Amino acid sequence: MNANNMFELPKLKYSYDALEPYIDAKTMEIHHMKHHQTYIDKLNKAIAGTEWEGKSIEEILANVSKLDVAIRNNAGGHWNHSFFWEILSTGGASPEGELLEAINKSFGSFEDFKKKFEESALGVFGSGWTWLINENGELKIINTKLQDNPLMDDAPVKGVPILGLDVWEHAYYLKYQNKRADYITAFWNVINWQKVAELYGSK
Ligand code: MN3
Repeated sequence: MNANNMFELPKLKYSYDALEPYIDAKTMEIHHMKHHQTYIDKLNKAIAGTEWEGKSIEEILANVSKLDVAIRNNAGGHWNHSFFWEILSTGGASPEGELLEAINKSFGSFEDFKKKFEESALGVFGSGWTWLINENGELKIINTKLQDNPLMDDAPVKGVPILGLDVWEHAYYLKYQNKRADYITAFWNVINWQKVAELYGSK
């Protein structure tokens, strides 16, 4: 947020083509510059002149059940995408240490976790997100619809998101068309596991 109390598009820590060939440069550019920017513009417009202008995005999410649906959708859109850019990277790594132990404890193994996450993401009907959340030390996989997330005050399952996948068609359609399963499988190659570990609290 800048001095004018407006939310702003966060800069990516990598270039649009950094996640090739798993997520293509054109998709990244449009997703970041157009889709994410639009959520921000609409959010700024929706809160302008209200008591929510100048409040943090987390504060807005924690009160979203009382707010206009335009604030809900666009505040969710802004938070979710800001989060998504952070947990992506050129990847190549896999979880280790305390995070891996927590995954093994909650899901049996990393392979079992991946399978469950993929099934969950495939099961999102229409537009939404799949999350790995930390709910008081227990890791859970949940789906949310549209731009909802587990930080919203009326979320059916609340927790701290440590990994998330955007399964709106705009996130993959240019490269994968209707083949959401291929996009989900490709996701494993571009995860910033260090960031996920940090969000879990083990780094
Ligand atoms: Mn998106």
